[in-house]
Amino acid sequence: MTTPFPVPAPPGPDTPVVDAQPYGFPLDLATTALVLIDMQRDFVEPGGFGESLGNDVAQLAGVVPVLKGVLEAARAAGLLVVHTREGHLPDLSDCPPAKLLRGKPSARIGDPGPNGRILVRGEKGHDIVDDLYPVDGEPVVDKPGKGAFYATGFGDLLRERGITRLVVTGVTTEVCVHTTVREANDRGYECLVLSDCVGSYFPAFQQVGLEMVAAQGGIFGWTAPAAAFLAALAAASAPALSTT
Ligand code: C5J
Repeated sequence: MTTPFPVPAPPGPDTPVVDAQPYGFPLDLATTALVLIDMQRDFVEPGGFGESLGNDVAQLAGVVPVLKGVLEAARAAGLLVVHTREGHLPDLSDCPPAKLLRGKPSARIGDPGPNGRILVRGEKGHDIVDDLYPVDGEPVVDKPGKGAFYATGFGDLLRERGITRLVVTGVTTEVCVHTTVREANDRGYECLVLSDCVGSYFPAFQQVGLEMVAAQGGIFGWTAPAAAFLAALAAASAPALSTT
């Protein structure tokens, strides 16, 4: 029987397991991707979209150094790394009026800001922060919405590479991270969210957003701190011990 869903291979006896909630997450390097959601100046630095909505962007600062360590370890282990960026075409034709006109921000999408037009592709503010900048060969998925699957090639990219499990990081926890994890879950992917590599402007949302992922036996997926992921990654990357 064929299935439209990715089929995660059952973990072998030697597959390292991330110590996660609600239970261990098997880490198979060949079928797992590290996903960095929207680590853009527009969300993480002053003068961008996040701040225009009235948020304190300093709340996200702690994510960058921890995620940098995870990114470097993932690259060294040969894991597929995928970056996403939320943003719109310069003519805003891909921005729903409801998104453009909602609320009373200090500046709207497309307005000029210190890093160029807010949340517009090609502008400095739309790009990824220096510490986490993609290297050659790492796909960057530009998305107009909150989820990485909507109106993008993300699903095709994962399918073509045989990816069935996602280690999800980035900002913000309850918005683009959650939307992507929910989209992925419905499409059959298994998602591990790294709790100290995702960030919210709202401490309460950070806590409950993570709890919501792993509650009910892992209704959307798994959560674990970066250290637990790094320990399993080190085990997965270690050369097999010779028995001869
Ligand atoms: C938001 C995002 N918060 N990347 N976008 O509007 O989470």
